[in-house]
Order: sequence, then structure tokens, then C-alpha cells
Amino acid sequence: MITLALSKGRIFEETMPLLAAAGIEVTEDPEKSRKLILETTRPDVRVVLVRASDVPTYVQYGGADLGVTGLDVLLENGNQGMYQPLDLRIAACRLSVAVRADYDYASAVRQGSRLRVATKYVGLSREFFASKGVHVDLIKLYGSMELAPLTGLADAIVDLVSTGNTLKANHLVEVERIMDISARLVVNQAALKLKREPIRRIIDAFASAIPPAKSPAP
Ligand code: PRT
Ligand code: MG
Repeated sequence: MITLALSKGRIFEETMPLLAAAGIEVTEDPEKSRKLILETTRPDVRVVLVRASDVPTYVQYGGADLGVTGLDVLLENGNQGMYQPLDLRIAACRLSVAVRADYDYASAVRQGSRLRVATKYVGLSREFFASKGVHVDLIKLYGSMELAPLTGLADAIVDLVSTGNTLKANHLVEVERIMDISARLVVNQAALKLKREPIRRIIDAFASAIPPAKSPAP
């Protein structure tokens, strides 16, 4: 049995075409079913649904043989002990700094002010601002980061941006792009040895179906 860990939503949706390229179709709709283990058209392949940030944990400890997870999750929560053979180029976005449209980020940075930054990505943010020599107080949030500058909780946020619509709807502007993010295939190292052939075939099929690279947005 081969177990693939996915999270519901965009990772699940965007992984389906890659699975199809491997001749695998999930036979249940995760949005309609409450099941956490989904069967596929291949009796030896199943999908387990876990929280996005739990995918690496499942793969690292062998709860799943393979998984699809964002680079943001891998860099923030650890990527040790896993084989990472492919950038799948799906679920693409960027990790950015955003502030209220009326907040002068550039001059705050220039003046060496201490910035209050709210984010789910405390580790990546600490690294980024340290590399710029900007002093920050980091406030850990688990969601709705956009609210922090609007309520006075923070001067800035660090969050993922794809279309930019969420920032716009909340009168925030992107002032710095920290890094480009996309989903990665991760593989349990012991599974790769023990189930080498079937896992190799899935990796190769995924590789053949990765969407073409887009030129970076401005
Ligand atoms: O939702 P939950 O708390 O269960 O977990 P999660 O938010 O980590 O899962 P999910 O499914 O939302 O995201 C899974 C992965 O998708 C992330 O780890 C990223 O690698 C990737 N991804 C790609 C994104 C986005 N694009 C994205 N736009 N994850 C989140 N967003 C959010 C962003 O945080 C912001 O709130 O969407 C909003 C911005 O989108 P735009 O289009 O308005 O700019
Ligand atoms: Mg989410």
C-alpha cells in the first residue's frame, strides 16, 4: 500500500491532475465526504487528508509514504529527514510583508524603528528581518493576519499572497516580497527504499505533469 498525504483545498485540487498523470484517480470528493482516508482507482494507493501543516510530520514519521506540502510549511516547521524530489509548481504564491496603505514602511525601516510584525511565519520572518538589520517584535497569529494592522495589533504582517485580492479588500499593500512559494513533493526515506519501484513511478509521473514555469510576477 502507498499512502499519500494531502490537505483539503488548493493542495488537494491542484494535486489531482498530477495523480491523473500517474493513472490514479481519487474516487471520493473530500468536500462531500467526512472520511479522512480516501480510496483511489488503484487498490494499492490511498490518500489521507491532514492539516496542511501536518503533512511533513506524517511523511517524516511514516504515517504517509508521500505528501504534497507548501515550501512555506517545510521552511517554517522543519523539513528534516525527508526526500524532496520535486518542486510541483502548484499552489504558487509568495511570502510578503504588507502594511496599511497609510503606513510609511520605507521610512520606518530607514529610521531604524522597531516594527511590530504579526504572522504565522515567525521563524521565516525573524530570519528575513534579521538579514535586513530591521528590529522587530514578532507576534504569532494562527490566521486572519490581515486584521492585525487594521486593529493596531501590529505595524506589518508577513503572509502569503497570491492574487493580492485579500490585501486589497483590507486596504493593505504589499511592501516587500520575501520569497516565492510553491508546493513540493516530499517522500519518506525508508518508504523510498522499501517501495522503491511504485514510488519511483509516481515521482516520474508527477514530474512529467508539472505545469510549466511562469515568468515571475512584477
Ligand atoms: O487553512 P488551514 O489553516 O487548514 O491551513 P492552511 O491555510 O495552511 O492551508 P491552505 O490550504 O489554505 O494552504 C495550503 C498551502 O497552499 C499553503 O501552505 C501555501 O503553500 C499554499 N498557498 C498558495 C496558499 C495561498 N496560495 C494563499 N493565497 N495558502 C494560503 N493563501 C491565503 C493567504 O494566507 C491569504 O489569507 O490566501 C490569502 C491570500 O490570497 P489572495 O489570492 O487574496 O492574495
Ligand atoms: Mg488556509
